[in-house]
Amino acid sequence: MSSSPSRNEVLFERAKRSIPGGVNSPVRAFGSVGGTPPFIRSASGCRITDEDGRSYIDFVGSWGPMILGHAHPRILGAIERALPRGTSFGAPTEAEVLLAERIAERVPGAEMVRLTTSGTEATMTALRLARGITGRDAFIKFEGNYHGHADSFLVAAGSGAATHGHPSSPGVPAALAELTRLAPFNDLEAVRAIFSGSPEEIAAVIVEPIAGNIGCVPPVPGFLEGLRDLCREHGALLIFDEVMTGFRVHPRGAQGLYGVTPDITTLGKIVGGGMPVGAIAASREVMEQLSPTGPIYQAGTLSGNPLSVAAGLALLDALAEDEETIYGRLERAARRLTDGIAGVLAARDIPHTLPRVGSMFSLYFRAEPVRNFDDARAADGDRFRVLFHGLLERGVALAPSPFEAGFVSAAHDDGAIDETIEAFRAVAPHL
Ligand code: KE4
Repeated sequence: MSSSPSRNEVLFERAKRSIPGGVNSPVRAFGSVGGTPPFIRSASGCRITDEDGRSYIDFVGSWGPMILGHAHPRILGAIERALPRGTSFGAPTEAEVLLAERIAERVPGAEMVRLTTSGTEATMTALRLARGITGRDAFIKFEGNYHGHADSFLVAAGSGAATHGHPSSPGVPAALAELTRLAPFNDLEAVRAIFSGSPEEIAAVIVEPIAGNIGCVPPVPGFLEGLRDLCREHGALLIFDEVMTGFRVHPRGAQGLYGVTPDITTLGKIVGGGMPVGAIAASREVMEQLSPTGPIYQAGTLSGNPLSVAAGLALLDALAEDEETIYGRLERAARRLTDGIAGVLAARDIPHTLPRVGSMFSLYFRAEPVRNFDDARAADGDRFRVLFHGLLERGVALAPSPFEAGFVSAAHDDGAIDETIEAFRAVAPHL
């Protein structure tokens, strides 16, 4: 007996008539797992609730910002206090100065900061800075790394670009794409060869210091240090795209965790507390090349928006006030989760790899380690699809793609983690 369509299904069909794919960002459309995405009505703590009234333990966390959980009272309170003063002025505010100072205090490679309204704008600006400063046009990125959707980065990109099978998007002029030089993630020899083959041509190397758009792939020992040395040797700028890892894997980001300081850092997600944000951070010498102090142009109507800045300040201050406790709790919760999942899968001899760095993790159905995009693509995607929907039916929401990282928040208590492990146990016989 066919049941009447759910609210999610009705909304998805309606959405597809007025929004491409029914979504405002492709990965939300469930392209790689199939089915109907839940339309979310509300969220609180570690749970989201859809338009059918069903709740899920959420490991997407809006793709990273919700490190303290959804609708955190300190963040909502900060937005509520800012709201009556107006939503946007197009003029400098004190709060933007405070946020820039907080980021500069905590990001090792930062003396100055410029805010934007998305991670894409931040990485786009970082590349323009590197090109403007060096006078060179080519740059190196890694297969499967995703740096937002600016033209130059949509070559062998990860995340939604990989999910929908277009890692190199149409619409990017060949002449521009040619300036994007590619290397496999974690392959220092490939980077060395590009530099040797193109002396004086490379403006920058941009890297996700922990790849989060292939799924979660940590750097192999020496990889980041090697990039730092090669950039210094060849006069190129090293850009750490920490839009995802910034304030996520360590209070000082991946650069704090691994002790490698880039020339430019890009940030997003957590620094806006879930409101639209991006940021470029670097030394005074680099940043003062940006307009109006320097010739390299960059701008944005809503950059430093008062509500985004209020939310970002509240989140960064909450994280800093209780650093040890919060990051310790994130580590323990994420370890409890991945140890529990590994136990369930190992008990059924299901080959898997469960990489984790702090509270970001992913799951590949593949016995061998995943070191790059090719390894990730070789994992069993069908098994992931069965797992994804099996968990969703049992009230657990993973990211709807094997090429995404999952996030544990400080709101994922032992109960939620154990409930998740039990859901894995229930689905495991079907994998
Ligand atoms: P935004 O333009 O989406 O704010 O940031 C782009 C970006 C830049 N750099 C890194 C390392 C990123 O992970 C992102 C965006 N992350 C994806 C999730 N993997 C956003 C989700 C989406 O595209 O809807």
